[in-house]
Amino acid sequence: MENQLRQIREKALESLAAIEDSQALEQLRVQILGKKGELTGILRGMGKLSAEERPRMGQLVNSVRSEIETALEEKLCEIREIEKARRLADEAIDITFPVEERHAGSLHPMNLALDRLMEIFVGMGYEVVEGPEVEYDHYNFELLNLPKNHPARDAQDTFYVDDNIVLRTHTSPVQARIMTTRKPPIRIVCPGRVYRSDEADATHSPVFHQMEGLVIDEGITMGDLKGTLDAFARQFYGEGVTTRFRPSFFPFTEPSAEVDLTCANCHGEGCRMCKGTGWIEVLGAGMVNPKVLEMCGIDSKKYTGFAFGMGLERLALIKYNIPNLRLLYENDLRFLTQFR
Ligand code: 2NL
Repeated sequence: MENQLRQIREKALESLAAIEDSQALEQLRVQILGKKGELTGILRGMGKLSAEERPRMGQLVNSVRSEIETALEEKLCEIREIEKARRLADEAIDITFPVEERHAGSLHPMNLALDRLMEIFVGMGYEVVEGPEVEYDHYNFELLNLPKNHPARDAQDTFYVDDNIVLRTHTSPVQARIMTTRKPPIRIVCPGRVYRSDEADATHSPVFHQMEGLVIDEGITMGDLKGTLDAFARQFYGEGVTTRFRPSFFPFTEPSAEVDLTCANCHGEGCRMCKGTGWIEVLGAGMVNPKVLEMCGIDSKKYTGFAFGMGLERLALIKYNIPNLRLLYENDLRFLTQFR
């Protein structure tokens, strides 16, 4: 019996050393100390021993039992530590691992250009003003010296809502409204959507965007206009870009000019973009026609003013080197995500 006990002890400690997980440990515990376990079997067999042998064997079995129990306990602690370390290693997250970048949205190139334009003119002391897109004939045409039967009012270009109401063909009516309601000095820019019943192609759309500017005060001259547009050109397209005025005609300005900017692409050298001229036409401008001032209730003997208008699409195409107007309207993400 003593021999058997020694064998059980040795085998137990030996198997214990090889165990690496808590399941196997529990199996071993049941195998030795469980109801049908090896040590329990020995205890049962003690009934057959003589009264002299019984206490000594009892002591021996108990000491082996507590030795094995302690060893099991220690092993359990050891295994718990190992299993915890293994779990931590398995669940570890590398917070430095690079993730796929998500496109969180970006501004449309038209908005980028518009934001920059407003920034430049606000920086020169202008106020940004908006107005209705569905407009009275009176503000869109009449006050701008475009009387009935003027060719620019032709139904070919204008979307009529009814006899007196149109989709505005330029943002000038916003300025006309300001002139009829405020006293000079006036210094405003008016950006917005405008409408012309053009056939859509690579350079035309029935809906497009304009920004016009208007300055009215005592003693405003063509020199102020030239200096303002030069400053705008340098800030918008970069140092070295300047303006060239060519005589022109608009019913609402006198004198009038078409304004070219140094080609921002070739800096005046001549390239495909400026058709070899070194200049690109982007603006119309002039001194506000005294007739327009008077119709809007401003004393043309006391006040003079200048005005200018520009197409935002064209400005954006040039600034960002975009080859086709359609790219601005199609909202193709492959195009839009390039502007960030
Ligand atoms: C162009 C030409 C221009 C104006 C717009 C204007 C407005 C008022 C009075 C006088 Cl209220 N003029 N606007 C003046 C000259 C030219 O635009 O080519 N735009 C794209």
